[in-house]
Amino acid sequence: MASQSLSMLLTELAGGRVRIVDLTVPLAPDTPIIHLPPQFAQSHPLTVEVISKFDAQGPGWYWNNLEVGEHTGTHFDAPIHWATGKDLPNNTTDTIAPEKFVGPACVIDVSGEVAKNPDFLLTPERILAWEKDHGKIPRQSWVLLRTGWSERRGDAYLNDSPDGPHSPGFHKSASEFLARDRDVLGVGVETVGTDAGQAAKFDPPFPNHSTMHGAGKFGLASLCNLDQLPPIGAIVIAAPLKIVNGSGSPCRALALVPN
Ligand code: 23J
Ligand code: MN
Repeated sequence: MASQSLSMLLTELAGGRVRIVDLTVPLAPDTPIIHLPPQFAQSHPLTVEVISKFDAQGPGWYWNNLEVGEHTGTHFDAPIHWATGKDLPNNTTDTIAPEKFVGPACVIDVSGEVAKNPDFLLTPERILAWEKDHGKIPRQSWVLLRTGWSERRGDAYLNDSPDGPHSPGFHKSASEFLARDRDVLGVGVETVGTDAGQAAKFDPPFPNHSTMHGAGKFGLASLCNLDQLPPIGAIVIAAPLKIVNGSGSPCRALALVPN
């Protein structure tokens, strides 16, 4: 039996009335990775080792071996990533219900605030102001923080400084509001991680990770093209690799957007 809505989706895609927006940054050896304070172990960037490329190692085929930190480039954070979420059910990349990989997007545009203050933090008040214009954030939706950060290139992206990185994020109270009062799927950001650059010094450290993952919620980091999404009405498709016991993985994040 065919589903009318699925055949209609194909028609809308073919007719250009629904567009696919790629929210994913290129994954390469120079893709920026987070720098944690120096007392902590660090994630590895992508390395690519050619197995064969139409040569003596494999005359008819090309393929590579990869080494990559789970949290590299555009990636998905699973609840087991954080101590607060380590004992929750279905908290790993291989056990999260696949229904969670498709959901509506609410896009909060704070790029004006971030242009003035790279340490900008989203507050519950700012979320409520957004809801006045666009309606209540639906349960099980992605909240995507549009900051314009993905347009930064080179050192300006991590924006490291002697006192740690400076990049935007969430007040703990905003993460609590979204997780508890709105029951979102999680939050997605344009920055290298879902916490602000200065968040190692917050109480608790990395409060967005702590709150979201403690509530069984997810994260999406290093997104781009959020400026091509409407505040409401887009659908996000983002799924991590099915790594057994994985804490996250690079992913291809896509949005279905009405034209
Ligand atoms: C480990 C510790 C702190 C942070 C992160 C990872 C991430 O941002 C991440 O990619 O999950 S803030
Ligand atoms: Mn991560």
